[in-house]
Amino acid sequence: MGQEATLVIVKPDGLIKSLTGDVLSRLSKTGLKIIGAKVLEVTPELAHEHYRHLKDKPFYGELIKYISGFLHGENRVMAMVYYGKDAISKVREIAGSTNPEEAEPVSIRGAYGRILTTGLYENVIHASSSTQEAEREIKLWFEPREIVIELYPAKDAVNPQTKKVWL
Ligand code: DAT
Ligand code: MG
Repeated sequence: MGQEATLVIVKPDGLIKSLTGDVLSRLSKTGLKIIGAKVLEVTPELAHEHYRHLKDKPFYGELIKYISGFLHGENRVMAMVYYGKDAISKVREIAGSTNPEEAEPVSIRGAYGRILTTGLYENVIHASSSTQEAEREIKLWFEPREIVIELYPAKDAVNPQTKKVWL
């Protein structure tokens, strides 16, 4: 695989537990470049759009409450775009399996994740799982000017304050 980008989100439990520094340290072992990073509040609209492919799952309602902060009284998340060779698989290996109980204990999810009594996996970080998913997610979470390289084609916006929008 060549150079690719992947979206990482430190979810509300990661911020509440002050895990952002540790997540960044662990991900730095990949040698990948951070090409975008910000803290933002997750609106319900963004949450639904991000997880739209899971809307028929039994845990969907809890998942939306989780990512948009209702489970933790905290709707801040930290979003990062990592870029480099095999970025998607390198980040997912350090993240660990989706189910924290099955995740390697040395992975982020294995070390800090848990299963809630509702059955939801509270697993600290999101990481894109394919190049198509990464592109959709990065375009959803970031504007072109927030990323330091020309990652995907963009054009000048009608609104001059926005400067550029994804094509
Ligand atoms: P991943 O985040 O590893 O890409 P996913 O995209 O399939 O996993 O699911 C998104 C999130 O939904 C996941 O991080 C935690 C939650 N989740 C997934 N499968 C679940 C399940 N079977 N039970 C409870 N929560 C689940
Ligand atoms: Mg996924």
